[in-house]
Amino acid sequence: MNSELARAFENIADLLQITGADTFRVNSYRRVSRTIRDLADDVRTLHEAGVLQEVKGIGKGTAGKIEEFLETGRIALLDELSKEVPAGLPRLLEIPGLGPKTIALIHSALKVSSISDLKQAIASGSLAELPGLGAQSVKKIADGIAFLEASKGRTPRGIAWAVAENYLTQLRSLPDVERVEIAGSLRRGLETIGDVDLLCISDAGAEVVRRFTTHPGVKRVLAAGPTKGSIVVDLEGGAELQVDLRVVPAASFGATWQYFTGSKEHNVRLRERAGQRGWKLNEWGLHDGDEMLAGATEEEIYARLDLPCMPPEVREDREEFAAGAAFDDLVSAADIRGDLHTHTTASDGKNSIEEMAAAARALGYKYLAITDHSRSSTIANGLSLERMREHIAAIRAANARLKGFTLLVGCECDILPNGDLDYPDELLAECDWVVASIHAAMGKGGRGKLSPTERTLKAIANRYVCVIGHPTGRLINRREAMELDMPRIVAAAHDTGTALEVNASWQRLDLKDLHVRQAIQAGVRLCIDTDAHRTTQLAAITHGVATARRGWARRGDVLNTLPLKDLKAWVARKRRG
Ligand code: DGT
Ligand code: CA
Ligand code: CA
Ligand code: ZN
Repeated sequence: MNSELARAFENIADLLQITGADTFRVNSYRRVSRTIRDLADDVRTLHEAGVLQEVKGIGKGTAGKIEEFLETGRIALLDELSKEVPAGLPRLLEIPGLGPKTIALIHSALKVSSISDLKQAIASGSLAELPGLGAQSVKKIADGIAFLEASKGRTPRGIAWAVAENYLTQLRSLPDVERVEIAGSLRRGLETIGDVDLLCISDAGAEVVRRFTTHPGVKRVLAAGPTKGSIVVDLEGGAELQVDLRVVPAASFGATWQYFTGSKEHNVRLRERAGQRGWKLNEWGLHDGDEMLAGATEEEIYARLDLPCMPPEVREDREEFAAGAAFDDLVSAADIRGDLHTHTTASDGKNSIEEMAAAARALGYKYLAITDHSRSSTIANGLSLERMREHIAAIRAANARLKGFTLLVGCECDILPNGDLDYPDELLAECDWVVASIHAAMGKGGRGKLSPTERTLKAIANRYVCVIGHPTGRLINRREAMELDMPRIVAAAHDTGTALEVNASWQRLDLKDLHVRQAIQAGVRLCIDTDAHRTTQLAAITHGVATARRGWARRGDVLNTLPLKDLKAWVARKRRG
């Protein structure tokens, strides 16, 4: 019920936006949508208990609409708006770089009401003739459409991971199943996933596949045989995801796992290498004629081919076959000693300082930086100077109550459109740790505005800024990265001793793998952080670690693998200049 209702409020916000309602009203509906989606309890339960209006962010008007929805299954305002706005228009909002005002304009002037209409208007040149549009904005819209179409069909890693875990749990609970593992792009740590590949060892293939394909979550069965099953599951928002399962005997498990982990390009190179020795490598093993040389484990296959055992994340045929490539000290989740970008209820998080600290401890961490939003992030309930001062005191007090664990006072300070930081230096100086991020005005700049590159460089130059948060601002499948001059940013980060973040949230994974590589090759330090807004999100550090490993980041490249005193020394060095 909550997610359905949250979507209804999101739709209201979209439609209002297209009809030109003021931003304040639109944002208030978006906020309500987020509040409802994040509720721990079902709205119906809250309504029946008569406590709906006690929820922070739900006022009288909203409560009325929720009740209307619970009773009738509809919201009159949404129905009215839907009549007013043609059906295809809200979809156009998904195009990165195309705002509601422009959508309203092109609809009224050109009768455009779908993506295909819009493509025609671009092709015919009529879009470029509209007042205020011009060649540059038309190109941006065309790029946005291309981006949207390219991301279609690939599932963000975090969503695919949750589906995979669900089936792993099921399979591991079956009798006669000896081992179950993830393969494919999910295992390689990719940011988006075509389909999920699972592998298991069992002598009872047909029965295992039968149980797999009759799991309650299955929407369609594509294949069900003695060694292979393939299913489709529903995802939120109407999307689907395929899950493949293969059942193999123990003797060839390593070879099959290696084969189905890919990448295809990596495997081609590996097979060539076997071929050069007169051997044959396939999903059943490494063979010299009839003799099996290796197959039970991946390690023995790589070893027989005189290669280091390659972590799945590097198997992309980039440079992993180069002589001397070594992977022993790639960063791993076990190396992480603390999370340096987290939020609490002080801004837009869902848990208290104490709850976040306890959850971080439970992960085995030694420290945690609390980095709530700064004052300009009004939609994220950013902290005014006064509230920030109180928050600092609260974090210090909570820290004083903890033994063997340290809470760092931090903030996620907005980098403003003019490149200034959202808090004065005096306040930043009171923090142990400062993340600086761009959250608004992510466009190109120009006409007196600074570009995102210039803004980032200005933040890097500030002695109190420890790390740039989610440096490119992309949202996977939803928003393109800002146009950044990455070489300049990397060079400046290196010169000033400023770290760049690998934001582990699966919606972001920012920096991405190739930028990670670029950064560490220039000697820049990374922080792998979750940006957790609730305790359960702290564990998602693994997605950030996978991304960093795809960029070949070693333990020594990552600041939050350091013991606290070394981390503090790093901050002190930057502050001294
Ligand atoms: P995806 O699903 O698009 O995110 O990417 P993958 O890498 O998971 O690709 P998928 O599911 O088609 O296949 C899983 C792995 O199986 C792939 O990484 C390598 C291996 N594989 C599949 N088809 C072929 C093939 O035709 N040749 C070779 N060499 N390997 C293949
Ligand atoms: Ca796959
Ligand atoms: Ca597959
Ligand atoms: Zn942020």
